[in-house]
Amino acid sequence: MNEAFIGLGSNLNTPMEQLQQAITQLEQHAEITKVTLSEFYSSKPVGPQDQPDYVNAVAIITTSLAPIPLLDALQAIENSQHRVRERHWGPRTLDLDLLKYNNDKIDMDRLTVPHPFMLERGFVIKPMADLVPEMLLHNGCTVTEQLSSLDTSDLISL
Ligand code: ROI
Repeated sequence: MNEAFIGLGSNLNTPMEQLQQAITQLEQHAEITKVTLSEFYSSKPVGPQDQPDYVNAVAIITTSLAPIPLLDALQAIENSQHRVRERHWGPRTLDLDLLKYNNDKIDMDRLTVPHPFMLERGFVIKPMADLVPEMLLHNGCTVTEQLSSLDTSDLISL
């Protein structure tokens, strides 16, 4: 069995419902046996500011899926919820990012793991700190240490 971290984000079409629905789909997936959820947070957009605030969360899943089949499963969930992404770094209905897969390093066209931007994003590190504060990240810091280096003043626990 494998342990993967999934970042969830939405800022269109009732974001809370998008996340809830995505979590239900993860829980119902035949090859995902356990889903553990962080708190939900409202966050200011990273990137263009002329878009709604996001709702973000992180899930730890236990899965028999290898990384690429897991990525396919996440993209199938995004598509089933009619993912729209209007522009690069613009608003989206649902984002499911594969942040971490065991301690694997993956560098493929479709998939880079650990996620290249996760360390600098409060909307990822703060929910991770709810779940595994002592876990070591790929830069050698614990999640709590990483969190203390970030400005998370925009994050509101929902
Ligand atoms: N900003 C926030 N706050 N939350 C996200 O999930 C998010 N996702 C993105 C970009 C556009 C980078 N900004 C974000 O993809």
